[in-house]
Amino acid sequence: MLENPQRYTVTAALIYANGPIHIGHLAGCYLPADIYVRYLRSTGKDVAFISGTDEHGVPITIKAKKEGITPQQVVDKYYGQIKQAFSDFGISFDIYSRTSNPVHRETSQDFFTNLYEKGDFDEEVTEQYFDETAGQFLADRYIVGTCPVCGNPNAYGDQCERCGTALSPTELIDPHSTLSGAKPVMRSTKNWFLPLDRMQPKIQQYVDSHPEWKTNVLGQCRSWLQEGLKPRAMTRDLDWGIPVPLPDADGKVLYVWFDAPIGYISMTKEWAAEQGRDWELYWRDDKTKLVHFIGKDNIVFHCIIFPAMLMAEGSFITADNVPANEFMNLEGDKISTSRNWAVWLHEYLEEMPGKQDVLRYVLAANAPETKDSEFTWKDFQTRNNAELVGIFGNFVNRAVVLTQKFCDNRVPVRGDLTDYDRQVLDELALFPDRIAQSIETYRFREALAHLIDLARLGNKYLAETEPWKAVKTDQVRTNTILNIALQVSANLAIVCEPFLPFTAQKLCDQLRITDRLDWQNAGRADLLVAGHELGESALLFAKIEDDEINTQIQKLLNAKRMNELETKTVPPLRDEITYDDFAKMDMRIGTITEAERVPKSDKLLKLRVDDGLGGRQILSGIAKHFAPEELIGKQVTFLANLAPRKMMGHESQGMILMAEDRNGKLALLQPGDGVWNGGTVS
Ligand code: B3M
Ligand code: ZN
Repeated sequence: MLENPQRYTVTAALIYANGPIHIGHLAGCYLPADIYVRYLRSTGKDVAFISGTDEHGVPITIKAKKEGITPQQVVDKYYGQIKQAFSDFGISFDIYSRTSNPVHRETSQDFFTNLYEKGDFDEEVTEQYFDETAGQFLADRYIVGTCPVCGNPNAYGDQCERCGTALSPTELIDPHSTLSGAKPVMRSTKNWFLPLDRMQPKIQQYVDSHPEWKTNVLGQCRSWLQEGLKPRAMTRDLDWGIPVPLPDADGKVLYVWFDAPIGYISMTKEWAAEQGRDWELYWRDDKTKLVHFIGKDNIVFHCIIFPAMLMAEGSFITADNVPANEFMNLEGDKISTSRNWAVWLHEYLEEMPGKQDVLRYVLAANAPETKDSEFTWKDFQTRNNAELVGIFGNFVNRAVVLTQKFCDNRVPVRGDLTDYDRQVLDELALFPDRIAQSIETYRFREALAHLIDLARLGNKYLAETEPWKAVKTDQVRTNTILNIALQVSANLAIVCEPFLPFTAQKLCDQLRITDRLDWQNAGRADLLVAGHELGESALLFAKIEDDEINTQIQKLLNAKRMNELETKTVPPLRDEITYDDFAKMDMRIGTITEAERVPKSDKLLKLRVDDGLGGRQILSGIAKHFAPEELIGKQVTFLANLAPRKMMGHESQGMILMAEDRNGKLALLQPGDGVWNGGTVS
């Protein structure tokens, strides 16, 4: 672990540009990274906060196929959306770039060439799965099968997303192509492998030198190492990606997990060029601390494969820490893009405008730091109303409004201090270090709890000193109390900034703090000088009512319902019939004129149907789906030449046709307007 570094390179995972961003992404990776970086900047460190989109690999081409557009169109569409969502939520990247940029192509190709020329790759012809229908090799997500480790039937050719095991296609049980569904055949092809097996001792040493890494991260690394690393192909037979820079490599591209992490380097280059800085300081100076923020499904790539690449290359630093988070669930279920079981950032912003910090707060408070966690709208409401409104907002608002009322909106002079005043100021002084300590050890939930404790301290101070009472008899005492409350508020503005940047700005506006206050100033009791005039007061947070929450819950329930409908299996076709078979059926239109329950039957309704021929009686087993009265007057389709039969002692002269509706409820098959009773169906 690097002690007290002055320069940091902080990266956040390069998400595939194949869909919008949801709360799981924010909570798992980008929010903790942003909190960390904002804190570092506040302490005066030199930080490069690097991220962007991963625009290569099979996830992009699969999406393109699904949407009927080109891979380039996919990445162009989502890059902008993703970048916007992050910026809307205050994720303060120094650069948010893309792996389709020329500087990235060049950097990755140079990296590859460098390893190739040093003889670091094993060139091997191996048998790979090939889809004869699609005419293509099946790499990574083009092939699915059953995970040999956990039995997940939808494991990908490169990884099982359920248990996190990294796989190669040949390890899958019962593999099939996601392109055509076909069972693939074996075909030989040449690829370049990184001999992780031979590199194992170095990687082992690297992992062992970081006992301070999070247990979930070390756990995955150790289990990999224990199993023994295997050579891994760094190239693919695909037509989307960065071409392999070798003369005999037509139709081959770099493996996406080879080029993507190099993206951190190429994006740093881009940023440094824009800023007139030297990018090498951020990647080649061993006094620079490199930290990768990622989700747990990316651990092996950042803790083993990328470090192995960097070590092979030889001139780069490796990560000092990889504080990967687990996953965040939503209302009792895994977040899922395909099932639309998610809270999308762009939708949240439309529906809860201006509430970015509320989401940041709730996601950080529930961040899946050590195990999977859960987001629920109820908890969102409770945390907002009880903690942000009730404690933080309430305290600051009282301090500011009382100063307006009793002190002419200016910071009053502090008089003699009581023991309690001193105790509060002493406690105040301890908070910044306490919060910093938690942030530096990647315990953001804990850091946030300390932050709220500071607001709690202020709240309690006002509740116990009661300046609204003191003012009646003792202006000097009132001044002292409010001065202290305002100093606590100013401190909150500093230490809440990494977590709640929008709120910090609002708070600074209210306190009319115009100079940037750095972390070093936090803990002090003289941040606001006596006589300083405050700005206008405004509530920092608003209460969230039940109906807002219920709308969100309803939205999720709708998604669930739609999803269930889509996953309903369509029954296989029945045996073929001839036209003559069909023509035997006499289907007609009629109107239900009478409907009643059949006594002693919970299924049957007795209907009278106007068939244009004087009417007929039909019994129908739909009593569980319709109340008799709702059927009267409805036009329906019925089978008119079904032989009459008796049901529960009543004759039925035909059969009403039905279909299942979206909710599994029966629906009548009704003709459009203008069809008369007795009209035939053909
Ligand atoms: N694109 C996987 C993902 O989006 C991959 C991360 C790359 S980080 C260098 O989860
Ligand atoms: Zn598995």
